[in-house]
Amino acid sequence: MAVHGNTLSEVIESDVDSALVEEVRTGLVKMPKRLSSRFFYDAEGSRIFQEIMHSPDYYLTRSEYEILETYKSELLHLFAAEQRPFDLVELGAGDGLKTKVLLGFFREKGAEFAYAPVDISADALEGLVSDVRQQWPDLQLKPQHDDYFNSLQQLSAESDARRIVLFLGSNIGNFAPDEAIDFYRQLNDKLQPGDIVLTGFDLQKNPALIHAAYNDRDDLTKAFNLNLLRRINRELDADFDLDAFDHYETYNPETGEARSYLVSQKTQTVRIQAIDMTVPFANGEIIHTEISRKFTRAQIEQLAEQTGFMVNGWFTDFKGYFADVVFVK
Ligand code: AVI
Repeated sequence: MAVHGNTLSEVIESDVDSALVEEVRTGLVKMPKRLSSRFFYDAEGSRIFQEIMHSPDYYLTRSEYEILETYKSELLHLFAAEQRPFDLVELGAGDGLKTKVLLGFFREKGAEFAYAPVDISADALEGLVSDVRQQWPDLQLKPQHDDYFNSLQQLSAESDARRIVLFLGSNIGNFAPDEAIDFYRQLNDKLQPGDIVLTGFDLQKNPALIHAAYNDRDDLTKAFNLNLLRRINRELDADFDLDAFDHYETYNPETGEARSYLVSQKTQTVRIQAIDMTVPFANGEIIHTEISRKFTRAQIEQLAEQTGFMVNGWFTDFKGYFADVVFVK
């Protein structure tokens, strides 16, 4: 098949994200249609996510910031307990806003550590690295532009420092339950006894607060979702009409799942030229894009137990919205 004179494999090998091709090809023929939020984070998506984190409705970032600010000293005590240097590995680092609270404090206290941010967005990572370099020029940095699992593989080979893995922001909430178990098992596999994982979990709470966080007053979550269609238009030469799709959010307090959908506003057909695909939409048909799970304490403790970790610290914000939990291997 030819795309502007190129075969599909040439297109895939060039600047097209082959994982995105696979997602679009398989996700848009599912019933219901599906595109993973994993693909939200191109440069524009990362920028919109920064805005979401400052939104008055998106309490998650503020809650976690408060936790890290309040308990930075207790955390350092836990991380440095073995009297040896540690690698602070941050999975899905983004702009590192919250982590900088820890970096600054750890530096001030003379802790011996390196910072290893990992992100699938090159733009986000570049921004973070130059920012951190400017603020702390002699902090040892080991940035990795990769997905979580590959980066873990790398890590285990690299140094014998104690590994402190940060997985903040309730990124874990974007995994399905079996994926989360699988993820912590793989993580456990790559770590040594005594290594730590600090995870940010968004806790179950008044459903109205959770729903508002994903249905914000400024329509940032809507823009975040629609940007995925813009990305497909640009990268796969598609013709999604962004005005013909809306965003719809649900939160089910029984399952603890917030779910995001894009909704076709009319009967329409979308052409995705680069993969020679034509996708029909009925009026009102959905594309499911994201799950953001909210947890109970019992679920978190069970997750640790199922994946070979011990819960060794539990820190929440004043309102009890969010928890940063220390798992030790
Ligand atoms: C990155 N992740 C934890 C965010 C969340 O809350 O699920 C992504 C997000 N989606 C909509 N708003 C923010």
